Amino acid sequence: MKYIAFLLLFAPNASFSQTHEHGLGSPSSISHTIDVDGIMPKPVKLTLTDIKKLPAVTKANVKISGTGGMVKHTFQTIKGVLLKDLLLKAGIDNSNFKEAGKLYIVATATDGYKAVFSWSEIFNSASSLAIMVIYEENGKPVKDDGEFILLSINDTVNGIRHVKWLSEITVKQG
Ligand SMILES: Nc1nc2c(c(=O)[nH]1)N[C@H]1C(S)=C(S)[C@@H](COP(=O)(O)O)O[C@H]1N2
Ligand SMILES: [Mo]
Repeated sequence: MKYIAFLLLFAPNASFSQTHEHGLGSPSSISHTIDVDGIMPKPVKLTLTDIKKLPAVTKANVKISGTGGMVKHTFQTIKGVLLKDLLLKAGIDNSNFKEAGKLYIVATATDGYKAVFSWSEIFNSASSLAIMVIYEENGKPVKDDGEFILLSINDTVNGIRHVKWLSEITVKQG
């Protein structure tokens, strides 16, 4: 009897749970803001309007690969901002490299998908200009995969740190 009660408690939830691991689930909830928070002097909640005020970066012919190396998606053109500019907007303290070097950044989507970056790769690596949050694809607002997508273009398999439905960027200390 206890066992049946347990099943009843969890069954309704189970039937609603969706996974986007292979991009097959139905759309996740869309966040209209990005929270930039964690160890930050001034945590901010940024809207598309706020983000459009930051320096825009555009790129063409960006390919997203899945595990195994297959191209899963090609962006003809994209427009967005560098992840480092979002962190600077929230006042990240880069003054002491010994301290900043301890920081890591967790990007989270509304479906719970996460990707992790280190402070060093964002501010002090050849990839720092290729880690970005996009809000436009082919001249149109990003829509089907949320309002914001995080890309780490130079990754070998860059589908893994391709965070659709991005909603939060949290700075933590290692
Ligand atoms: N929010 C979110 N982003 C995600 C995923 C996910 O499940 N949720 N799946 C990832 C995986 S496994 C891949 S390969 C890429 C490519 O996804 P696409 O084929 O749907 O473009 O998105 C990644 N981004
Ligand atoms: Mo994947």
